[in-house]
Parts: sequence; C-alpha cells; structure tokens
Amino acid sequence: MNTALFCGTLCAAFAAAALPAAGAPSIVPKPVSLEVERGAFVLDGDTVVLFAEAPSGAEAEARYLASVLRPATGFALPVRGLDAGAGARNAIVLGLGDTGGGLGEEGYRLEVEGDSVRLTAPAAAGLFYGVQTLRQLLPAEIMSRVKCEGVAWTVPCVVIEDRPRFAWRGLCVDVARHFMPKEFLLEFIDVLALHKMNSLHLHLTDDQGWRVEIKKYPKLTEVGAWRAETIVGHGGKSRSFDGTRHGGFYTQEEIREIVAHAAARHINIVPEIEMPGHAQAAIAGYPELGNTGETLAVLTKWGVNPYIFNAEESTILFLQDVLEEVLDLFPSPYIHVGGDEAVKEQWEKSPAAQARIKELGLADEHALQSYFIGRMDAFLTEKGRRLVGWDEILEGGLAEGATVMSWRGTKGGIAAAKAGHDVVMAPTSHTYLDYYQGDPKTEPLAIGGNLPLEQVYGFNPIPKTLTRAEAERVLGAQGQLWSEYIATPEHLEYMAFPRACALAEVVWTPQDARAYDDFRARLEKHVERLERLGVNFRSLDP
Ligand code: TNX
Repeated sequence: MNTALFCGTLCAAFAAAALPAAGAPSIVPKPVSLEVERGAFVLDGDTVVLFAEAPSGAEAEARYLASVLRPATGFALPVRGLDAGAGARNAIVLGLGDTGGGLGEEGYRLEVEGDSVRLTAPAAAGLFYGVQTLRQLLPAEIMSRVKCEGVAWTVPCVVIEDRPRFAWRGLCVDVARHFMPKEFLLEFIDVLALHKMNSLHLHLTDDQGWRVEIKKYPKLTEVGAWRAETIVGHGGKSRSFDGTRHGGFYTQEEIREIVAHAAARHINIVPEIEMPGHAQAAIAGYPELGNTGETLAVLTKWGVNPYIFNAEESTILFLQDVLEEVLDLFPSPYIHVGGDEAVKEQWEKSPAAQARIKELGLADEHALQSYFIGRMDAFLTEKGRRLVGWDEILEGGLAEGATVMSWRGTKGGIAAAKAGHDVVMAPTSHTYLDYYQGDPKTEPLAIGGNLPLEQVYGFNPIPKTLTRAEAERVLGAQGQLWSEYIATPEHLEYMAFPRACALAEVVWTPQDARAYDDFRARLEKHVERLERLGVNFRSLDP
C-alpha cells in the first residue's frame, strides 16, 4: 500500500474524529512548544526501538517504551543499540545528549517524521517524559491493557521541545486514614508518570493507622496498623461506627518494591512520619511515647486529636530510630515529618513537658515543638537528607534546613521563601483533592470544601508578592488526597482524576501558555486514555 496516501487519509480521519483545537494533538500536560507537520509515522510490527549506546541510560528508557507499547499493539518491538552509520528506518531512536536548547535535567526534544521518531534529551528523565508524550500522540487505545485489533497506530509528524516549569510535581496520598494496597499504588504511580508527575508523598502515619513496618518497634504495626472500626459518615450528633476492623501496612520488602517501581518511572517517593501530632496509632503501640500514660486504642474517628508525642529525649531517640529505618527504605532527598495540627493542650498540662521547657530554656510549647522538629532536622541533615514539614513548623521558629509545605493557604510558603527556605505549595484553596469537585448533593460523601476542576487549573504556585529570587524557592506544588472519606482505590481515583491532570499542567506548563478552555478541550481526548487505562475518573461536566 502507498503509505503516504494511507497515512494522509487516516490522519485526516484521525484529525476529524479526535483532535480538537485546530488539529493539534491533545497532550496533557501541554508541551512548551509543539509544531505539527504534514504526515505521520506508523508504528507496526516491524518498528524497532533503538538507543544510542553512549552515554548509557537510554537503554532503560527504550525498554520501558517497548514495554508500554506492547499490551495494546501486541507488538514485541525489538530494542537494540544504534550502530553508528546504520539507517534508522521505521525506528524510534532514543538518545542522550546535548540538544542545545536549554532543556534542563528533565526536558526533551521529540521529532516525529514519516519514517522515524527521534527522541533526544540531556538526561534519562527527559527521555522518559518524551516517551509519555509519544504515548499520547498515538491513538488513545494505546493505553489499553489488552490487545486492540484494527487500530492504525499512527503518530502525527511533530517537533516538540518541552521541559517542566517546576521540579516538584506531586501528589500526596494518605494511606494512614484508609490503607491502600500495594498493587493499587503501583498502578497509581503508572498513571502519575503518564502525567509527568515526579513526586508521590505517602502519608504513612496518623492517629488512625501506622502503615510502614519498622523492625526495631514491631508494635507500631502489630498494634498501630489496625483499628477496631471506623466512624460512619461525618459522625454528627448520633455518631455511629461500622463495627468493621480496618487496617494494613507495607512490609519493608513491599516498600522497596514501591520505591523501585516509582524510581523506574522517575518518581520520588517522599515518606511522611508524622510528629509530634497525629500520633495516636504509635502511642497505642508504645504508651510511653504519650503524655498521659494511658493505654489508647488506634483512633476510630477523624479530626484533630490531643494525643501527641511527649518531647522526652527517649521519644526523640525512638523517632530517630524510626527515621533511621525510613532512610534505609526511601532514598528520597526529602523526608517529611508532618508537624501539622499538634494541639499543645497535653504539653500545657504535663509536668514532664513543662519541666522539659524549663530545662531547655524555651519560651513555651510552640518553642518546644520547634525544638522537637529542630532535632529531626539536625538528624536528617547529618544523614544527607532534608526535612520537610507542614507550615505549622514555622510557629516557634523554623528549623535551619527545613522545606515548608504550605497548606493553610500560601502565607506560610511566602514567609518561608522570604526567609530563604524552600517551599512546596499545597494550599487547601487549589490542591485539596479530598474536597468536593461538584455539587455535594450528587457527589459521594467528602470531607467538605469545594474544589472544581477549573479552580485547580487556575492555580499559580508563584504568589505575586514574591521577588524573582524568592520565587526560585518555590520548588513546585502538590495535590492532597486525604482519605478520611476515601475508603477504596476506586474512590481515590475518582477524587484524583481529572483534577490531578489539571494540577499536572499547573506544575509542568509555563504559566503564560496555559488557558482553561484549551486544557478542557484537550481533556476530552485525554479522558479516553484514562478510560483505556481503567482509571475510575470523574466524568467531565458537560
Ligand atoms: C488537614 S493538611 C490535615 C489533614 C486532614 C486534612 C483534611 C494537614 C497538614 N492536615 O490531617 O486529613 O486537613 O482535609
């Protein structure tokens, strides 16, 4: 068959049927620059995936590409090193090298021509993101986990140059309030990768559950990973409980598997071990960590809870032992220690806490929290890592090396940036994906709030009040999936998508290249991909 003719007809049909916005492909997040040219590359059973052998790093990305193309097409594309001088017809060629375009650590250049695809990047991450773009240039069926018959696997001819706006492009998943199985996290990571997100923050501990095995302190999971039951709905006056035991935790082996799976997709897993608040599950396992000596059960309801860790030296050392194991499991440069919503009432009443404040010459309970977090900061810094905490860690004085995650608006982030600290923006106003995304009357029960898709898209992580130098301190932004009211993976996906698609574009695409209507048009096509992937996304509002 005449390929040019075949492609011409097919591409016209493809454009008419599927491509909004003047025939431009619907890539999410939108690339920095994209030129569509005439013609198309056709992927078939004879296509080869080639990688330039030196410098190394391209081979893993080439193998990943072949592996993601396989299920839907059924093609077992050969992956080979590129012989210098050999022709590269019907080939997808991946190479590491200087593209000359200032693409940074994560950028890439993708050139699709009629008989070959060339993907070049300064580093492996860029090749990976170029592969994600290439997947999105193919028909949506490419995302299918089962073979799709009768699909012409065409890629429109394009030249794309792309790089992310921010280095921290994340989501936080709360696996403490409701445990999520490892298998689900692995799939969720795949979907994040498709959106060029590079950070998954796991909220591993809270009042209602401790979810990571710590060998030195087995009762953290033997006791702390299980609660007797869970409050029903919002509780209200006639609060009732479901009578069903809930729990689970990740073994260290499972954590290593999750971390490795994410790393292969250029996603860093940021572990969070909460302190000094949100600590009841840990205190249930080890009552000596608390302030009252009471034997507690793992909490079965939601909200801010007064049972926080005491600030004794023995407790600080206990938590540093925990962190020691956490550091061994998670190579992340950033370790999150929480710091939010630590009610000080038990410290106010506790003679031991008051004595500690005196002994350390501190002003008050806020200064004691600051001291507590400061000890963790020093510990982590010495191990070559960096502490991250919620914006409450500003109260009573910010630890020297701390990065602030700003959730109560952007105020905390602004203060931290102005004080020369790094910041991740995570404000309730634009990134709380546990809030309602539509009319509460027709949505599944959520914690409250109102965060429609357009509002997420409207977020600019750089507040206007920052100078250029201060703005450099904003590493990026993160969406939060707190799971008090999210009990299943399906529901978590429903809350995450498509709002996480909007967030992905917020953190990837230059601010002045973004417009909601254009995004919304591309999203129509993009949700077909989510559908093929089997993601339980919320349908787009008409
Ligand atoms: C506040 S955000 C919390 C979480 C809750 C969330 C519910 C933050 C640092 N603390 O513990 O799950 O609100 O939206």
